[in-house]
Amino acid sequence: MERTFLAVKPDGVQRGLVGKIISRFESKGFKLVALKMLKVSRDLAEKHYGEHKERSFFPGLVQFITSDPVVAMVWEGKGVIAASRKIIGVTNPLNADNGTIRGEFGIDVGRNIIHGSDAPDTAEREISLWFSHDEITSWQPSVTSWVYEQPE
Ligand code: D4T
Repeated sequence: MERTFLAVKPDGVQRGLVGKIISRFESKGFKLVALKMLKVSRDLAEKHYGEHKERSFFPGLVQFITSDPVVAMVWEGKGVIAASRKIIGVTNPLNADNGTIRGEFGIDVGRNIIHGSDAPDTAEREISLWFSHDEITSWQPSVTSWVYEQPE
C-alpha cells in the first residue's frame, strides 16, 4: 500500500487545526500509521527543504518550521500521495480551492498550514528522514472491506 508523509506546520498547531486536519484524512478512509509531535531541528528542516536551499524564501521557511512544534504523520492507502495533495490544496492558500485545507484555513504562502509529499520518491525520502522504522505501526483497520472493494 502507498504511503505519504504529512506534517501540520507550526501555524496549524498554533491555530488549533490538528484535529480538523487529521479528521479529513481519517474520514476519507486513509490509515494513520505513524504520528509524533516535535520541535524541528535546524538540521532536519534544512534536509527536508533541501531542494529550496537556493531560494530567497529558504531562510524564512527554515525559521518558521523550526519556530514551534509540528505534528508529523505517515498515512497509508490507495493513491494516498496524490489524494492528500488534493485534500491539502495548492501551495499558495489564496489560490487553493474552497474545501481544501489551505483553501479553507490559510492566506499566505509562508503560512500554508500543512506539508504533504508530492511524489512516491519524495514520500519515501521524507518518511525515512522523519521517522525510524520502528516508529511506523502495522495494523489492520476493521473497516477495510467497507473502504476498499478488494482489500489487499
Ligand atoms: P510543502 O512542501 O510545504 O508541502 O509545500 P508545497 O510542496 O506545496 O510547495 P513547495 O515545495 O513549492 O514549497 C515549500 C514550502 O515553501 C514555502 N514557500 C514556498 C514560501 O514560503 N514562499 C514561496 O514563495 C514558496 C514558493 C511554502 C511551502
